[in-house]
Amino acid sequence: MSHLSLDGYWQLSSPQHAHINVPCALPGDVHSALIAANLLPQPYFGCNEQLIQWVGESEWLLTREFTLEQHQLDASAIDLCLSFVDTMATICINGKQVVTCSNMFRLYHVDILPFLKPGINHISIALDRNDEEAKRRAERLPFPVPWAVGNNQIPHMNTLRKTQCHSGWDWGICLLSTGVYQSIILKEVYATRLHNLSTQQNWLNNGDCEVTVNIDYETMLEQCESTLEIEFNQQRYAINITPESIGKHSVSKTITVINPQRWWPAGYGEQPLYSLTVTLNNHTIEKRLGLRELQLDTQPDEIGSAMTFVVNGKAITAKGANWIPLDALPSRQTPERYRQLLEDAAAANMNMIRVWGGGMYEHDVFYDLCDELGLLVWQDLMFACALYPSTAEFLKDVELEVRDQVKRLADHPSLALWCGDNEVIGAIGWYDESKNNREKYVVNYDRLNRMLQQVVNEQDPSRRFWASSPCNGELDFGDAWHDDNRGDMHFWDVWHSGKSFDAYHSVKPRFCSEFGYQSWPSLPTIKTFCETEDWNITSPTFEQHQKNNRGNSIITEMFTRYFRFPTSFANMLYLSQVQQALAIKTATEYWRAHKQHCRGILYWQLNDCWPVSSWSSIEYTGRWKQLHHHAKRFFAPVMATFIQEPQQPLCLHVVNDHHQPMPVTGHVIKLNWQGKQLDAWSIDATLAADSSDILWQIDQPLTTEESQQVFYHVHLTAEDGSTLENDYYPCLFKYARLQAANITSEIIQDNDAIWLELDCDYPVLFLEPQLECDGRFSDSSFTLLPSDISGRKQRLKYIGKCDIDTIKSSLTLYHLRGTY
Ligand code: BMA
Repeated sequence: MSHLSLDGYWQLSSPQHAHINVPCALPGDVHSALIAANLLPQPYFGCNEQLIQWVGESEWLLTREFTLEQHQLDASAIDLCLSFVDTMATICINGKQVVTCSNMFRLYHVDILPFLKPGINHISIALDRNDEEAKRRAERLPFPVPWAVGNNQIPHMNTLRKTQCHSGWDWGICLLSTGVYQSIILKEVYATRLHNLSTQQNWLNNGDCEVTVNIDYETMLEQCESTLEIEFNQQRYAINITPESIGKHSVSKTITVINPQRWWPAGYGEQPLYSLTVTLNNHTIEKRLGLRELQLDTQPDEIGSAMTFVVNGKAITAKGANWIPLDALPSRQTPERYRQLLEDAAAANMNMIRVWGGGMYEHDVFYDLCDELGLLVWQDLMFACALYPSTAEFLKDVELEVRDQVKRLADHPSLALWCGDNEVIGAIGWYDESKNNREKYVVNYDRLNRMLQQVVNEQDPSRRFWASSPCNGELDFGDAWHDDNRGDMHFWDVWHSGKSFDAYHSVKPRFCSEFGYQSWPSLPTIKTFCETEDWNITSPTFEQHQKNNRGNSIITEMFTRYFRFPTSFANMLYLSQVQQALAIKTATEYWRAHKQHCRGILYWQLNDCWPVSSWSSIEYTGRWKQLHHHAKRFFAPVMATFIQEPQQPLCLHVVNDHHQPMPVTGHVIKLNWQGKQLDAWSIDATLAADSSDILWQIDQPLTTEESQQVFYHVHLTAEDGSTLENDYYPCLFKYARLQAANITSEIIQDNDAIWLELDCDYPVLFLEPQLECDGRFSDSSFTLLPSDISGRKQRLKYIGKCDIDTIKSSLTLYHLRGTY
């Protein structure tokens, strides 16, 4: 053995709860162990959140035994390696304290050899109360530092280096989880220790790439001779090391890759990964490298300044969403679920994910998957929506954390940017203390932020440090919620400030890293946490599962602006998802059409960490909301959208993100709600590389009466094999004279696939084939035209594992005219 894993069952007890003595699976969390032992109700069900707060208000003790042979104790050291320890923890071996942890984001390595004995050894992890520690720390601060009031339910989380949304967020349950969420490993160390492996890429003019491999190691014995083995790009290299002295050393090796295959973000090319293995005696580190150049262009331009990621010399449009922790119960953060969610992101034509600063530096599997799928990562450092201390003690702790995390993550090709925090510059303007003494809190902010910048620059000179999201630029403390000329923007005027969707047309962000609109979960997801008697948007359960105070009112009020009021609970749920999709579609299509301004669109938010009403496009159960289907269309590399600016003709903008020209053919038709085609125009054009063009326009003011009777539809086929369809509705949906269509639907098995075949007599809007069972159809929330207009019946493929009978019995068709 050179590694001993302490994964598996530990024993869990609590000084405050003498009757509890149950197994706890590590890596994992205390709540999950109590649930498994039937000592805690399911936290996500009903209003159970209120019943389980005692878990976070208790101390916990985890213990187990492990056995060592005498010969193992002949090692030079035995390192205990810990990470994702949440948060205040004291670790003892055979009753002696070996390390205390106080930062969930640190990686701890401690030599515990002096405490070990042959035979049975005893290890314990005492988890302290994080809420009390946060309070004690706040009391010690030289001046008050406002915490995320309104999001956090437990005060002063900003003093603790712990996932900030663990104490609740405006989409998050408050569990104050605790535990250890990564494998606990004992590593035998003999003559040497392999500390770290990092790489740098240097691109030569001829297109070759020099990869420098830097290895930090330590020798434990005098005059110890060893061989470092490097395996890279199917070549082996051996480096003999004979350091004179005991201690830490470094060695580098530069390897030239001739004619390398470049790594590209999804949609722009492939994601080849080169494996790199470094071995020193009994220690090995393995990485997968992607060879690519990446810069963030922020040069001043005629608008303000750019905010464009340039990969391999080509400007790209970043398209994607914000990521929050996968599950509020860390035991449920499984590799399979990471894969599913990230594959779903890539399936919706995303190429960038922002790891939001109120969550955590993600598990390795997250970044491995992003490398594989071509999802660039905008990585916030873990600070969000609160102010933070700048005491020497706090800065030191954070410095170590950032060094650990940058070292861990910097070799991932997907990692595009280090960003200092989420909305902390902005938060200086939110709290009375800082509003009344702005200079003091700006200086306080800058002390921490500057340190973050210095540490990131030292540790990873290959990447840009961006102070905050949103931020107008270097040392620019302006209003990045409203300045669309420079930097990244969080545009919340629609959801939080109550403007209508056309407000999305009032800005052209250079890079919109947050904008969002909530919806309710679908009925199948609601059934997992809500008794039938609470199927009502003002019921206790429903309100417990809405963490944004005005959320349900905002959704309902917005219905009245655009739609006829829906008739049932199920229709309300469905319509809320139509509404959300429309909001994000309106913004995204407009900003993509203005690609000379806008080079990044990341909506808020991809996922949910428990079943809740939120801004997500994928529900906690993994179901795609309508928004996610729309995202697949509005993020497609080639995309067509109608835009009507006041006093302007109606224009069809067609966007091509490919770096090659793209021929498109098809037509625009005008039709009425009876499905009669009134006019048609054919389109045949070649889109320039990386362009946005107007391919069709019409100056045809409609009378009020006519605007309620007609709509425009575009259908194009592009040479990349994609089909693009979109619509323009001249009046508000509530005024449109939609006809109640007869829809025919048939589920058919064709070879290995199951299909849903659809037809209708009148146009059907936002058709959602909803399944109670697992899986989904290849499309949803689209316009279904009668086959005599479209020339074909619509066929949707079933994606999932259920059989045809299950699918038949669990299908419900929702559509807009069906809601009233
Ligand atoms: C953003 C995020 C989160 C929040 C979301 C919705 O600004 O940074 O803090 O959940 O708004 O309010």
